[in-house]
Amino acid sequence: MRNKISFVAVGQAAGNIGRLLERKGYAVLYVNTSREDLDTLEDAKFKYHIPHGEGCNKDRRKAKRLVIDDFDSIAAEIDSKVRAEMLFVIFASGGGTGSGAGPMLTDLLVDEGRSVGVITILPARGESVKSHINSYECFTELTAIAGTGACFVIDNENGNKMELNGTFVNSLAAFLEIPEKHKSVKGNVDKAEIMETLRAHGMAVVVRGRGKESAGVIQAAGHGALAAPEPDRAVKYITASLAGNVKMADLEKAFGTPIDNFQTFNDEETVCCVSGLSYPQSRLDEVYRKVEENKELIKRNLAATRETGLKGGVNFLEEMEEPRKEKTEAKPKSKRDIMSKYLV
Ligand SMILES: Nc1nc2c(ncn2[C@@H]2O[C@H](COP(=O)(O)OP(=O)(O)OP(=O)(O)O)[C@@H](O)[C@H]2O)c(=O)[nH]1
Ligand SMILES: [Mg+2]
Repeated sequence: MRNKISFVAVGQAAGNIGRLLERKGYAVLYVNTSREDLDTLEDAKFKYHIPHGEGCNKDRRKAKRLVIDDFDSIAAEIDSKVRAEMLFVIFASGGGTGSGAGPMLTDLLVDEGRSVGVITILPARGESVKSHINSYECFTELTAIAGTGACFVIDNENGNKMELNGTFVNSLAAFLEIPEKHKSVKGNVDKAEIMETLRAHGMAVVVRGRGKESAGVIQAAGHGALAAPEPDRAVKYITASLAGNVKMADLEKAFGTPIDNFQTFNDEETVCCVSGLSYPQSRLDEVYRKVEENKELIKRNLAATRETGLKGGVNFLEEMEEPRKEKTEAKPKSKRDIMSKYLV
């Protein structure tokens, strides 16, 4: 699959994940507004610094402006360095550069007729209010893009960041290796089926389970790096290499009945990708609540400082206005329209 899928990693967290994918043999283009962040990526083959960028210090808008001014060069860089049948754009939702640039870049690439998936990251519950605001805004934009393929959502609440990166990349790589490694007289999963699974719009999860029984694999799905699927069980594909006594029927019972399933078998471990899931609404509601709760607290703090004669900045509140805006945009007609949509 290494000639079919490549990655564009935007921002620091994405860079860390990109490094692991590059070590697995995938082509990765690292994009950042910060030269210092790019410098930390030793041995990375393709790095691209967005001109005039000096980091975005969690300012999503700054990142958007820089990408708007430079989109043609970024697209050219993608074509010359990491052109593939399907691109995955990687970005953390809680920072500035990746969070601001990621959804817009994804939208622009989809608009060019490319097949684009997403790998993104939710902040842990204990992270700052600013991270939560950015994350909510980022997901509001991301989930409004109609033409995207699989969206993998790493949830930092699930553990240590670096370990989560490793767990996710190992699972994804194991899934992508199924056509090469797992061949069975009882049935095969070919590259076209892997691609079909990954092209499905909506959230996706990849799970690996060494257990011999289905229950173990299903349990592993709740303890991995990724946000847990919503209980509504909307699902398009379940594609798996099954080991031990693990049965597709049990996976369907747990994850929902898909439109189609693809399966093969192996002797080592079960690797399974479920795609076309709904976005992690409950988790996003939590992110929203943290923003709302703190809005009140900050309003109170501002009132208190006013009483003592101190002035508090109100930018913070302005930025939080109606983060849950309705998705009413009509289909934009040109690149300019798409770009301006992200600056409202
Ligand atoms: N899973 C994971 N999360 C990370 C990692 N590094 C940072 N994060 C999370 O990503 C968010 C911050 O995003 P970054 O990628 O550091 O920010 P950036 O895109 O470089 O943006 P700015 O530096 O603000 O311009 C926070 O929620 C962090 O917890 C990582 O290696 N893995
Ligand atoms: Mg950064």
